[in-house]
Amino acid sequence: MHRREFLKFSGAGMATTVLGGVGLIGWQPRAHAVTVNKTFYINQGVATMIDGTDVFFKGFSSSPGVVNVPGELITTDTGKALQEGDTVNMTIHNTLSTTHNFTIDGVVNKSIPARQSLSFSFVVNKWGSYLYYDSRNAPYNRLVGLHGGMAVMPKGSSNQLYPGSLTFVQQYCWIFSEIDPVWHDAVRQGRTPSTAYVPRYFTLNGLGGRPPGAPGAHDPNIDAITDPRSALHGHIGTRTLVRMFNVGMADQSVHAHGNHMEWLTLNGQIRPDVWKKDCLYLDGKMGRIDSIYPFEVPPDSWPLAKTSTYPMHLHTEMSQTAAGGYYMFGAMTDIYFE
Ligand SMILES: [Cu+2]
Repeated sequence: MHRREFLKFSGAGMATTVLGGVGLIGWQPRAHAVTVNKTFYINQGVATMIDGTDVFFKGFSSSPGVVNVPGELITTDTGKALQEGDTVNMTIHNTLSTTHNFTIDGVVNKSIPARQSLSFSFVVNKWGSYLYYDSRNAPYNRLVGLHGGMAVMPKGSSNQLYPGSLTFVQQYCWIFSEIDPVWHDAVRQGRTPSTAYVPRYFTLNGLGGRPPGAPGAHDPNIDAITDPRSALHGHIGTRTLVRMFNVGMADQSVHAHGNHMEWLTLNGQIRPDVWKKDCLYLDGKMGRIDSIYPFEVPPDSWPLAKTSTYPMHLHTEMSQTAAGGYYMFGAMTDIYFE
């Protein structure tokens, strides 16, 4: 997965903020476990938002010279999803003057002191969709960008999320987040935010949308609607698993148009029934959902539509804006029936 440029920042001595690789996930069922090597740099930088506001971020980044928000998906060395039993050898270089940690709930929690490096290993024992994040100074370190995703397939599975699940043929990762620039600035100054939470930007895999005609519209490097890591592409029958995460504070309702989604899991637990739903309720504060977008012929279309484009958006109105007024610059993407 190539890293994509987010929003260039200018500011002496700080790194450029870029997107980490998340999105369409490849995988290859294996009879054996593998060991994966991953290196992150905890960096910080400033990105310029659509309205010209400079916002401070920290990120688990893939090289010293960039800030990745979100961090790259943790994958095998060939970029594939992990499988149960795999071992991750992690090295983290904390370039900052503050202590941070690397946490995957139920899997690993390691503290990396200021300006130090730490190597450690962990085993992924159970299929699922995981967030890695910095749980220190909660929720602020997570909110300012120290988060990313990890996909774990069950052992030997070619098409199921867990033994017996409905099947799929491709998978994506959607990480939703929110940005309150005042809170980010407090973290930059080493203070605990003391103001009410007022998110001003809403992102999917680090990007907001750009409506047709707006600067940057259709540019996959800056437009969440066309970013190939986020936009779903398929033909009729390309059943697509979407692993959704909500790093932000607000509960969200994820609405995909065209098809209902098959709702498999909520917050890491298999749901007792698979509901086919237009809107999925994604809890704030690290809510997780796995669901399948089936790429069926939309049942209400006439004539029956086999090729078309439909939106996916969140149902809180503010989440569809940026900077309190730019409509359609928020957390959304498109679904392409090709
Ligand atoms: Cu809707």
